[in-house]
Amino acid sequence: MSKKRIALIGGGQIGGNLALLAAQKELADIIIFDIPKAEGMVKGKALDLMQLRPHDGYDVNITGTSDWKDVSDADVFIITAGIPRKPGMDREDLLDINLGIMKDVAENIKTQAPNSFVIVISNPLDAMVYAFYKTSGFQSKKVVGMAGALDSTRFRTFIAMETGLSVQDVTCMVLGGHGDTMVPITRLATVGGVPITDLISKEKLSSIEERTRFAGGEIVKLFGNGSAFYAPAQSAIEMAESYLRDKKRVIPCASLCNGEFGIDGYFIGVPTVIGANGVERILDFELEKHEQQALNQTLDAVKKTVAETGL
Ligand code: A3D
Repeated sequence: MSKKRIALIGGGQIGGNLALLAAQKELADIIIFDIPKAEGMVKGKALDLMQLRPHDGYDVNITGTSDWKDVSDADVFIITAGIPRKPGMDREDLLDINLGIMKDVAENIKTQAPNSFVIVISNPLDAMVYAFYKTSGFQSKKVVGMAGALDSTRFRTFIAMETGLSVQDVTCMVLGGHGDTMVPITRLATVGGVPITDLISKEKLSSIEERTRFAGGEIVKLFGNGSAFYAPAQSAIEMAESYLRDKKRVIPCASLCNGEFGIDGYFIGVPTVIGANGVERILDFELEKHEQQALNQTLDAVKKTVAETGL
């Protein structure tokens, strides 16, 4: 049986880490694609990663290219093509440049690998995944955006830091758009099954929620140039792994809603089952009134950015 193939569209900060993590999990052979100007950079990253393999013994092939033909019939695409934020920028400020790139990428993936599973990471996320879906004409179950997985892992991190308990035992979810209006569902967060509301004061919890909402910006400010890449890469790899190994993990992802949570026709962060068929289910459940109101507010923000795409 031949190995599966993952194509990483964009071989920058996140792209390079995606390649490393995918290789370490032996998920598939990996092709790192970038624009011709960056071809040397992705070929170099691929070669460097190939030379890391003897330490871990992972038997996957890693190559770099700027030729779309090299990604034909890849099983999974993870798209980071575009520019990241600089301090003082909102994700929405990236729309003009990244929309043109996303349309070009979508046309090419449609030609080269029409049956693939596609994970979008480029920002502004909820609009970019929508743009990919509209331009490619892919089935909605084959297109998903990575955001909630990262926002939730950030929320988990801050809870573990506050309680001093193992991050492994913290569960929680962040729903909604990947922007400052995202919705941490704090009442459902637990540490080892114990409600977080019994472990952390209300005031502290709201400051953790606030830090989660602006966690991306906190890193952008520290970097001074560019945005987070280690945790975003791992979050997308969890999604790709669930698809390739049919794990049916439940991960908050930007999925196309068809009435779930009262949302119709938009990609937004909702609990999503990812398996061999792609997006297999969205796990709808009843939100409390204030949570639903917050979700409606984040939907308004997503609708505004999507409208600006003109799609
Ligand atoms: P960066 O290191 O700049 O890499 C982007 C790469 O895309 C560069 O190597 C570019 O050459 C390449 N590129 C540009 N145009 C094309 C094209 N047409 N085809 C193929 N490749 C192209 O950025 P990064 O890796 O740090 O971030 C990538 C994107 O992810 C940005 O838009 C970020 O805002 C976004 N991001 C999203 C999240 C989410 O949680 C959704 C988190 C962090 C970053």
